[in-house]
Amino acid sequence: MADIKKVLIANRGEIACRVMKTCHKLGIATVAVYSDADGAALHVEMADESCFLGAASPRESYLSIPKIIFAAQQTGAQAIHPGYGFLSENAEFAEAVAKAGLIFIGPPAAAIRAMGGKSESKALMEKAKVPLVQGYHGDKQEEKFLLAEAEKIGFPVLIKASAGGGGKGMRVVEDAKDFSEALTGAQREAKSSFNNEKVLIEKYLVNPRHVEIQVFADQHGNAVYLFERDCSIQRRHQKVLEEAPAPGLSQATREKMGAAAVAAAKAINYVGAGTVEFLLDAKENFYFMEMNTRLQVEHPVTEMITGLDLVEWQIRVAQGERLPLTQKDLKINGHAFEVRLYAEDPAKDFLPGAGQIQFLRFPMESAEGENLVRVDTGVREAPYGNGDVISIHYDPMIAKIITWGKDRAAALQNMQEALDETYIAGPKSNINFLRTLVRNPAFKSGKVNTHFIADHHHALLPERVVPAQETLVLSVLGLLTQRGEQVSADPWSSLSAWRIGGNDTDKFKFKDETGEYALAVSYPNLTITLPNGKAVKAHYTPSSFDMGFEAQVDGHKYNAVVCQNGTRLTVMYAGHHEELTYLDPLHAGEGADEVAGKLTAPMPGKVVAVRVTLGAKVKKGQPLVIVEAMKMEHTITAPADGIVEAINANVGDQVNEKHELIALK
Ligand code: MV4
Repeated sequence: MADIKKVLIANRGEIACRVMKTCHKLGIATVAVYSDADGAALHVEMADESCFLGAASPRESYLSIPKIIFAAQQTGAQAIHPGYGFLSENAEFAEAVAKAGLIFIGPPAAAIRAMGGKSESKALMEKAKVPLVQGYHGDKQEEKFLLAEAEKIGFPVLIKASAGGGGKGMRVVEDAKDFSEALTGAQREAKSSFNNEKVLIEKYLVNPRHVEIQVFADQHGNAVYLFERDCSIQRRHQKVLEEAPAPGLSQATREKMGAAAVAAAKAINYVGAGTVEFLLDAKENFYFMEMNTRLQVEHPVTEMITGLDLVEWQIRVAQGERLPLTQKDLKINGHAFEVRLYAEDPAKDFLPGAGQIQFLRFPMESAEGENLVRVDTGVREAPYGNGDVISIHYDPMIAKIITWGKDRAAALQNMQEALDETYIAGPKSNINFLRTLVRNPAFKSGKVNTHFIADHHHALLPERVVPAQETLVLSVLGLLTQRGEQVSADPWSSLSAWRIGGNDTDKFKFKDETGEYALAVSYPNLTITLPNGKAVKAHYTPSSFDMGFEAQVDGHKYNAVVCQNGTRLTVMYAGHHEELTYLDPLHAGEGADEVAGKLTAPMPGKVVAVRVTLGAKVKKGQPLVIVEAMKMEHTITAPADGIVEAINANVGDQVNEKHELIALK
């Protein structure tokens, strides 16, 4: 078969960038595709060529089969790599690609279809002697029959939607009397989510681990396994941390699981990269769950412990080559972790977030050949805070941070350090959650299972505590740095002896969920008085780390970054990442994002308070109206003393950007 010379990557973000890296290494030209939201995205910049698909909505762009095939034909690409998500497990897409005379870098459509339904794939696996959880996965769906099956299995049982995924249409049933209601609920959810009511019944395993086997097969009937990944650390049925190998797994079980996974792949004439998911119980019994017929998000941990490039293998297999190695050539070397940095709010049940990236720094990646730290991302912070955006249209993952070590403890130590060198401001992120997770004693001891996050909720998501004294001092210094930079022509000059507005002292006030904190600063020797009355001497210099500064507080050294977005401060230093509200004395708002001097809505939003009445005399800085937008409050304050001439806002009104809320005379 002919060599692939140009590949179109039918995806975006980190996986598109990841695939391109290997293509460029192999001397293969790349074609990116992009939507309205991604014109300036990293994956477009990295590609040799790019094609516009359509609107930001995936249906109009990354999910449009005809547009993607047209783009490949227009650019002369011979192959299409689907990445993960989007069209990666769409059998019709695989067929359409082949029909257009192009190579699909993935499995044959028939293999995708074989693993498409839970019930159907289980029937195939049963035949191939792959271990299954005791259960019923046939076509009969009458309640009486399913209840009888549940009783045969013994409670607790799990009802799962056959077409399901992501925990949708899933119900644990502890007792026969609850069966009917649970079944109805599961069927209703299955119908609305997948337009398919079919369910299966399984013995419910208590606290299983999610252990999956990476498999690879070529077009000549060869198949190998590339060992396992433990992906038990999940929330809302989505993985947040993966590792390879699985902690504590015996070599005997590893070999049995590997053999079962290869049998699964062979049973469906699999080709390319695939993953066979198993649940593993405390006695190392393992049970087939499903097979993912794509390259997975967490493939880097397998690359770290095998030293292989799985995308390179995918391309070699797709152009008809034999697998580069046989099973006996494959060895595990050390241990690897991956964490997924997400734009989400762990305190709000991991609610996904979005927004512009204000500040983003990753740990330094290792040089070739010394793979201790790797960062896979599709976004970057453009200069001047005008960075990439985590869009509501796509997955909120910002980056994957991957570390290696000679054993689990060393790899975990490297992850702890890598996360301490990660800085993110803009959208809310799970950075603190990840830092806490990799230091959790139960996690460190390798006692993981699929309920780990729920079981350790309290330790992993601690209540907000009073900000550390250095957080408050560094916040003050951060604000001083920003003021200094506005005036100082020489950003390298020390600003410690600076006088602001000729005052001898200044006051700074911050707020968070735990209370308000006032600090006083006296010049010129920069003494900062903390809320508890203690005074510390500080000194700071803007650092080469732009937007950051080096500080000495009470004899301790810090490298810190303080990002300001309205009144929201993100304070970052040595493994700390805290958010504070800056109560700016120049504006009178209470913990809101003030938009001084403007009487118009700063962005589309909802009026949540009107603080003045018609004809009222107002003073400069007095709050007039509060508008909520993007989950933040924005206070519109009086730009000068005056009289309220007109009020064009009622509580509850939806207002557009630039809508004039108040007229002052
Ligand atoms: C299970 C299970 C226990 N027993 N199957 C399947 C889809 C995946 N996202 C979760 N799945 C599970 N399947 C059997 N036979 C446990 C899980 C499971 C889970 C179940 C209920 C609530 C939360 C869960 C979290 C992880 C895994």
